[in-house]
Amino acid sequence: MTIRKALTVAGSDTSGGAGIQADLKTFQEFDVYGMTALTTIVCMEPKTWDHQVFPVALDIVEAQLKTVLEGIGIDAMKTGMLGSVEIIELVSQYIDRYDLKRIVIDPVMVCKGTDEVLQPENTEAMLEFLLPRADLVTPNLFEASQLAKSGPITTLDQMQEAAAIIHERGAKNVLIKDRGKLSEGKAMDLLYDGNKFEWFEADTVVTKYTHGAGCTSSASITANLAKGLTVRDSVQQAKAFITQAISNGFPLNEFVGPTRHSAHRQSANS
Ligand code: PXL
Repeated sequence: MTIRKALTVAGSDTSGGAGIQADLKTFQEFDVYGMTALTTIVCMEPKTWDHQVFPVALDIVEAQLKTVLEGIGIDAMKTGMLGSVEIIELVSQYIDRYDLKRIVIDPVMVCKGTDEVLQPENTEAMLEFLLPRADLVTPNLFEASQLAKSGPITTLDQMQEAAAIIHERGAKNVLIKDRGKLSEGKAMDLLYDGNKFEWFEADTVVTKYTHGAGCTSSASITANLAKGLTVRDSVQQAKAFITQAISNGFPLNEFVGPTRHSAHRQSANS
């Protein structure tokens, strides 16, 4: 069978656990061929792990999009850290120009160790340019509150309200992840397709080593979409994948520990 292809338009996490590195490792685990359009490069101060974000020039982002979309073609695409309003607009133009399908928008707004990576104007640009083109948008609680322009989300009911508002902004499907914050002992994900709310839950894993979990989760959904699964089935499979990856997270140094993208192989082999 021909191998399916996916593109990630995202930042580079030099430490390897998040960003395009997480996306490519995840695509590989699903036997999906991964390609990249790099938008930013994130580096860390070794003694403090403060993050520094170096933007990639717009014409270089465009050259990468052209390479992949005109020169090769894709089955699915995800976005991660986009870095600027100009990049967000550019991505939306390329989605239209190449009539791209199976688009996952991971609305990355902050990463640990940085102040707000995504400025308010970038949130506005995501609402205007990306949500209407998204088959799925995958915010955590903070990102969902920003996209819905609500206050902090502190209950499961408020998750549903936010999902409905974000759906109205044009995303065909909305997946909000509470990352274990709202229900004792459970990591609750809510999927809303405009008709029905569906909850996916897993036991919370007590660990510090969750760096890159959001990227890994949205990348696994993208890989499943590239392989032809429905959004709902992609989300369900991705939940099992990310839960295993988090359960097997590990430290890189005193500051950071990523999820383990290959963890699902152990259970496959045992
Ligand atoms: O986890 C959010 C994230 C996304 N993308 C890049 C990052 C981070 C956090 O460090 O570096 C490139």
